[in-house]
Parts: sequence; structure tokens; C-alpha cells
Amino acid sequence: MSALPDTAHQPASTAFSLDTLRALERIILRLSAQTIHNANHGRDTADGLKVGGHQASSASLVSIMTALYFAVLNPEDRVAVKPHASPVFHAIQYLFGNQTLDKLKGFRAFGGTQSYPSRTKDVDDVDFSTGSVGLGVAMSSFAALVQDYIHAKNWGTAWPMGRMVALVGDAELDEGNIYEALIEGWKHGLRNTWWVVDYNRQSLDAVISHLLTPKLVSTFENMGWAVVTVKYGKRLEALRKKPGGEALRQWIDDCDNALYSALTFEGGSAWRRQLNQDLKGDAQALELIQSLDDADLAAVVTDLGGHCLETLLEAFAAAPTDKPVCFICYTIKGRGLPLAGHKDNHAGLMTPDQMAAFLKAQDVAPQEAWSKTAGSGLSDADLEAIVTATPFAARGRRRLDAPQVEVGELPLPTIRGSMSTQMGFGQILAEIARSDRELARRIVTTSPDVAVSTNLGPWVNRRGVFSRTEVEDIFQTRKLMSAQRWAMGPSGQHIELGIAENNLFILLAALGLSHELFGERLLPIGTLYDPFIARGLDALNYACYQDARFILVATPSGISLAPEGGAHQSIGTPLIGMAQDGIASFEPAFVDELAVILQWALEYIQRRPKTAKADDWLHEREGGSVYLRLSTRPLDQPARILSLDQRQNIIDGGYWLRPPAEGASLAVVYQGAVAEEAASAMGDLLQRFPGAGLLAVTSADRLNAGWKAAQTARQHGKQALAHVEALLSPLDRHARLVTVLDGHPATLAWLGSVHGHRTEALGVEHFGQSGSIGELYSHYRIDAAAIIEAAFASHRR
Ligand SMILES: Cc1ncc(C[n+]2csc(CCOP(=O)(O)OP(=O)(O)O)c2C)c(N)n1
Ligand SMILES: [Mg+2]
Repeated sequence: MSALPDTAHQPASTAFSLDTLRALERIILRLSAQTIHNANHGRDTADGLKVGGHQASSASLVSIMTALYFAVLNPEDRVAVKPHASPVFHAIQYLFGNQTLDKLKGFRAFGGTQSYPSRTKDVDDVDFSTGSVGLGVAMSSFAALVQDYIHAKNWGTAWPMGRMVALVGDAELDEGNIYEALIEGWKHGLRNTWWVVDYNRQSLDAVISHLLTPKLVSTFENMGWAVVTVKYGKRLEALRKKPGGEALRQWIDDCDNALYSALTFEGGSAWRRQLNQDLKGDAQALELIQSLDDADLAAVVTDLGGHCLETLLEAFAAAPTDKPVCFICYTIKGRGLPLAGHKDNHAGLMTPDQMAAFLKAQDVAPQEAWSKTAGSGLSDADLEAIVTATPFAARGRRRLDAPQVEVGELPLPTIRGSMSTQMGFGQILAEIARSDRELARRIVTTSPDVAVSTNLGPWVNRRGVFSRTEVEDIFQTRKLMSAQRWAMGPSGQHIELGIAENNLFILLAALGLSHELFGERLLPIGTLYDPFIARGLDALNYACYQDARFILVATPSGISLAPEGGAHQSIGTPLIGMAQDGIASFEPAFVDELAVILQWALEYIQRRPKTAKADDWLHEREGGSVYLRLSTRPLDQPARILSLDQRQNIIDGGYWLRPPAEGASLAVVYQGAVAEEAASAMGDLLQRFPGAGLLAVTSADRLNAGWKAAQTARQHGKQALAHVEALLSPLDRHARLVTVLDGHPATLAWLGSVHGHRTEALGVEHFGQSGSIGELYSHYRIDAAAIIEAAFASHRR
């Protein structure tokens, strides 16, 4: 067994007094409420749309975030902030000096702070983007796994191990992807992960059932987590010790969440009425209630652990370090605001009158609403000293980087005879695995239980499966015949996941940000079946939104998997590949094309954003992720050596397999596995349409993007010619196009708009039937006969 790397450091401990932290808490609550208030009442929005923002959800997390950022977190800790607490995060960043007042004033406006923390669009120190609830939570645990991966390789020594933290809304825990991540985390011995639940027992629509709590606790414990319940604050604890206090505490424990919320909203006199009535048999309790005035009574019965800095600090400091920890922190949604406790407060906004009263109560003059210190008792110099002494703020903005790994020429397998792109992919990766290059060391593969069936087997055999501890392959040790050698250990370079595509994409997001989070470059390659992209689509979008960099290999695809069955056929994925921002999609037909694309992709995923200025909210993307739609259908491989020009054309999205004569009246355009049908139809069509061309499209996405870019440039008065415009230029003005692919016909149908060529678009619109390739291609009309018929039909129009 190899030595385990250290776990994350103990929570930071600052010398700040509780009074100082309380002062910060006041400031942060006010700034977050003011940010939202200003966006809704202080700006002219012109279009009449509500701006929104979540004052109550933000207030709910203020104490927890104050404690964490000013007293607990270290710079190496990374945080996924509950999306609708974005204003709290930005207020803290503003105090740290990482955020400008202008951008706070521009909350939810063009170029301002984002509605939900964004790595790419916010200029301050966002660790993980959030927005689609549940995904940021899972991201924290996969980031912890990636951190373990890096340290198991003895990399990352310049940056200490940190704790991956998620600030979780309690209703967010309804998202299924969280439980997929919990199970996967358990399998991988997850650690260095904290999920801090903002347990306000309110969702967007309603107050939730209190019966959920024990279920949550047992679920987490069952998955190997420690659960720390932070229920009562110090004032409530102190009250308990007084005569009658225990009865009062018991009443609170038994109180229905909805009633507790309603009373919190109503305030002191309502509490008194209710308690006097419910505890009327208990003289001591009644006396205790009597001894408190309305304000004190309301304050003490709502003194929940999630708002008591002292209790929070103790809980964070005492948390176990050998396992992941879930803190269930009882909170009040809207705490400290007139919205507190109301069941409809999710999107509730303070009125201008309420805001004015709130500022007044905070001892803040209207013109001081944006002040960093007003009403807190702290001076500017105090604040400066506090920020300087805050461990988390010590290293400024924590966006790391890592050198790019040289890709060079990929070692290639012998490509001859008949081969599918999926087979080719496996063999190319196997060649890389055999090489002793840095490139091979930095590649990490992952798959949701389809490593073998997507042809990752040879790579895994050579490079091993990752596990923090050595696990022998019993079949291997017992010398039982098996094609797979699945020895597991810290040096392994394949992370095997259970069947959960959400987890695949979130792990790819974490692996693909490793250089920025942990200062170590990884080249992640994830494989799955093409139709199941849809299962994890939101998580894929999430990964792209954060500009994580990875290669996605999706195979088998389309109806070309034939007998494998209708339920596994994919139609819409080429359109997903085109429409998804941040990922360039390709569908090569031949293995030599695939090799060119893969080599380019390994470089493309490492490109840095063009401008890395501090206020670069436009985040001009350079490079991105890559999606390869591959096939299990074997095709005869062309015997050729690709020229530099051809290689470039393959990357740009297409090339003439048979160039058209000048003024040709027909072009057949194909993408992917139907290359054979297109070529065969071409043979027949040439007799009727001499000079017709055969265009191989390797990336409809890149062709389309290039066309759009050229159009935009021309709209700006610049000169531009897109690759697709140049490709189609030899054709006659009245030429016809027949496009064909094993996927939705709209993928290529737009080609007719480039120069105004009439187009017959063949493709697959319906699915669900198993069969042989011949039967299915004929049934769905993507075979040679259909191409020929379309060519003739188009000329009759
Ligand atoms: C995937 C997804 N579905 C729906 C939403 C809309 N939404 C935003 S917050 C929220 C409820 C959040 O409740 P909770 O997590 O308890 O947070 P709280 O505001 O109570 O702190 C919903 C449904 C979303 N952001 N993401
Ligand atoms: Mg909630």
C-alpha cells in the first residue's frame, strides 16, 4: 500500500474577535441586500423586465459565509457557492478588494456581477460556477477526487491540498445528481470535502417537511460521511439551561416548519401568544417567556446555529478530517430582513421603504448604503487590517495555471483494411499509452461503466485504473484468462465511474479545470455512448460554461450500431454538438482523419483565453473542449498520406474527397459513417452529372462557426471568406446539394444557404428499430439509392 498524501490543513484560525466577525456579518448582509435593491430600484432597466435577485436566500447564508471566508477557509480551499447567494459572495470579494463597486452596482446588468457566481463572466475569485442547482455541489466532490489524483502522482506539491466546499441550499438536495455523486464519492474514498447545508427548510415554492432531516442524516452517514448538525445558537443553548428552558427548546424542536416560519415572520408578540398557549401547563416555561421582552423573545427563539458565529466556528474547527463532512446548519431564510420566514420570500424584494428602515436600523445613512464599514463600528483602517490578516485573502485571486504539454505528432497504429472510428480511437490511444511521453502521462481517461465497450480497454490495460490505494486484479493474480488487466492503484490513469452520465460530465469539468484549480495540467478524455449525452446534458453544459477543457468521445452513434438496438440510437447529437457553446464537435469517417483531429484536439483543449485581464468579463474564448462522434461501423480505410492542406481542411470541417469540376451541377455532401453510401452513389451519379463533387464533412460545427464568423466580419465591413464558402465556390450557381448523415438532416441542410444552392437533406428523423445496417439505412433513407433518388429529384425541381 502506498503512502497517502496528507489531507487538507486544519481550518484556518484567525485572531478576530466575535465582535469583529459580527461587524463583518452586518456589513455583508447590508451590501448583499443593497446590491439586489439597487439592481431593482436604483437602475433604469429600459426593457421593463423585473431584475430580481434573492435577498432572503442571501441573508440565509450571510453568517455561514462570514465565518468561512474570514475565519475558516485557507487559500487552497475551493468553494461552490449556492447560486442565489451570489450577492453575498460578491460582497465578500468586494471587501477583499477583488470586486469593484461599479460591478456591484451592475449586478445582473450587462458586464456587471452575474446573477449566479461565474468563473468565466465574473472578474472576482469564483472557484466553481453555479446556477443549475445540484451541479456545483457535485463539482466540489469531484474536484476533491481530482485533487487526490494529482497528489497520488506526486504532482501539485507547490499548492497545498485544500478542502472542496459546497454551500448547499436544502431544497437543492432534491436534485438526483447529488446522490449519484454521493455514491461515486463513497466508492472512491472521498475526503477533503465539506457540504454546508443552508437548512432554512424553505425551497422556492414552499416550506419543506421536517421529517426529512433524519433521512438526510442517515443517507450521508450511510455513504461514509460525518454529519454535523448545527441546530441551536449560543443564546438558545443558554436559555435551555434556565428553568423552563428545556421545555421551550423541546417546543421548538417539535414545531412544524411552517408554523416556525410564520411566527418568525410575524415577530415577538406572535411568538408570545403561541408559546403562552402551547406551554400553558408549564409554569417555569411561562415565567421564562415572561422574563423576555418581545424583541429578545423573538431573537432567542430564532437563534439557530447557522446564524451563531460562535457555534459555527466551533463546529467547523471540530469537524473530523478523515472523511467528508456534511454540516446541516439550521438557518432562517431572510434572517435579519423584514422578509424573514415568509414562505413566499424566495424572490421577495424589500420595498424602498423597507430598505430605508433596514439601513436606519443598521445605523447606516442612505448615502452610505455602499460603504464598506458604515454602521459596523469598524473604521476603514480596521477593515484593511482585517483583510490583511484574513488567511483566505492572503494569496489574492487564486486562479492558477500550468504549462502546456507538448502534443507533437501522435504515434499512429497501422491503419489498413476495414476499421471503425471507434476501433481506431482505441488503437491510437493504445499507441500513446505505449509511448513514454509527457503527453501520455498527462492524459486521464474516464467512463461511466463503458470503458471496455467504447474501446478504452487497451489504454486501461497499459495505464491502469486509478485508486488511492493498490488493489490487485484477482483474475490476473489467479492467472484466469481475461482481455482486461484492471490493476488499480495511485499510478492508474483511468478513473472508472458507475453508470451515471451526470457524474461523467462533472468529473470532466473538474479534471478539465485542474490547471486552474490545482496548478497541474491534465488532458481528460471521457467516453460514453452517444445517445446518453442527453442524460447528462445539463452537466455537459455546466462543464462548458466554466470553460473546463476535455475531449468527449461518444460511440456508438446514430443508427449505424444497427442490431445493437433502437433504444441506443442517437439522432439529435450532431445538433447538440453544433449548438453547445464551448465544445467543438467532429464526426470523422476515417481513422486517419480521426488521428488528425485527435492531435489537434489535444492542443486545442490547452489553449488559453485570448485576454486574461482582470476585468475581462467578455472572456474571449480561445480553444475549448472537443466532442468526437464516432461509430462502430467498420469502413474500408483509404490508402493515402494526408497533405498539410488536407489536414488543415479536416480541422476546419471538410474537404473534397472528389473535387467538383468548375461549374459542376451537383455535390454530394456526407458526414461520418455514411461515407460508403455517398461514395457508392457518386459512382452512379457521375454518369448523369459529370464533374459532380463529393464533399467529406468532418465537422458541421466548425464549418458553420466559420461561416457565421465570416458573415459577422463582413457585416462589420471587413473582408472575410469562410472555409465552407471557398469549398462550395466551384459549383455552378444552380447546382444542387444532396447532404447525408447518420443523424438529424438539419445538421447539413444549412449548407444550401451558403451560396443559395437548392438542397435535398437526407438524415434520420425517427428511430427505435433494430436491424442490419442495410435494412436501417434503406428504411430511413440514407443509403446509396436514397442519395441517387434525391439527386435526381432535386434536378427536377
Ligand atoms: C436545476 C435547477 N432547477 C431549478 C432552479 C430554480 N431554483 C433556483 S433556487 C430554487 C430553490 C432553492 O431552494 P433552496 O435550495 O432551499 O435555497 P434557499 O433559497 O432556500 O436557500 C430553485 C427551484 C435552478 N436554479 N436550477
Ligand atoms: Mg432552502
